[in-house]
Amino acid sequence: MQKTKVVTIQRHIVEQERLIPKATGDFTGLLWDLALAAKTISREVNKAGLADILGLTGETNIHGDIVKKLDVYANEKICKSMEHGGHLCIMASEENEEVISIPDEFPKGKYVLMFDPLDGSSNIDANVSVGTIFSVYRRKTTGTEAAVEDCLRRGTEQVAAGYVVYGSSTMMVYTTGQGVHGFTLDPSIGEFLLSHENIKIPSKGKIYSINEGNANSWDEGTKKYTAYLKENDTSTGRPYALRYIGSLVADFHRNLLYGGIFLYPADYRDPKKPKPKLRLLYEAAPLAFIVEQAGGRASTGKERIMDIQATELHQKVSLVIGSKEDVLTYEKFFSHT
Ligand code: AHM
Ligand code: MG
Repeated sequence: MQKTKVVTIQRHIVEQERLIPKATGDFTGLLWDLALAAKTISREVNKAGLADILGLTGETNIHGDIVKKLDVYANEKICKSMEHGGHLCIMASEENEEVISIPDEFPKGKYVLMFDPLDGSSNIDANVSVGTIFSVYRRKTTGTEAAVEDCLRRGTEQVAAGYVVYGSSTMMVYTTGQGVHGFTLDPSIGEFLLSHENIKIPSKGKIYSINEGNANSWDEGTKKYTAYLKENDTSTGRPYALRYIGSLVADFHRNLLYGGIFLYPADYRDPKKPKPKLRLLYEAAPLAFIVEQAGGRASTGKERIMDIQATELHQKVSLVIGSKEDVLTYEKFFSHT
């Protein structure tokens, strides 16, 4: 019987770091701390059906404890797990209006962490997959304290990005710019084990993911593109199948493995003021880095997501992401209207 090599996430991170000549181990520590936070969040998410963790923030459970909603729990867990390691100088979370400083008692490092602690958390009561998304940059300011400018970046400046999907199993997928690697949590030993090495997204898929309920608010290009996907033409693999979980990480993860396109276009009901929904720094940019590393593409329809310079912490963008050929086809429809 063929013997398989078991690679833990820790070993993988260390081996990746050895490929970089002057690496200090700092970055390895950062990713390792994140993996640990993810394991703890996974444990709590798996208990979500147990009544005492559900309910609104501030409610009292049967033990008289104040319970936290899972997104609040995940946010605090990541902050607490990451603030003392000495790797970070500042953080920003989708859940916090302002940047999160590293408390004075802890050493400061050279990295910036941005994250969405529990994306899709409105799905959690129905046992639908949710996820954590993260993005890492190097500090760019030089003053004593890191500042919001360290968070307002362009996606191309990312040094790492990844996500954790809490699904039928828990998986962590990350890139440091050397391909995309996926690890599955083995709950019996509490370790993430390499299960998907060097993930490549198929260049064209058969799946599209979009909230069709919003169709009346789309731009003409998106309307025409989705109509095109529904036409019968076996030579081009149409019609496509619609799959929409409503949980970005889960929709993205499926499309990454099977091929396909995810779209969250802006609301064009007021054409002068299009209103996108997803966040550039916590959602779009990290997934764009991952998809590009896997051979795919991410854009707003007219601009590469990775090229957008953030000007606000909670900036929103249209997101069209997935298999390269599918995104390119969408861009043609979008630009012709
Ligand atoms: P959240 O960050 O508040 O959880 O919102 C983001 C989520 C994504 O996970 C998902 O793709 C999208 O919102 C679903 O939105 P909608 O319900 O409008 O289709
Ligand atoms: Mg989110």
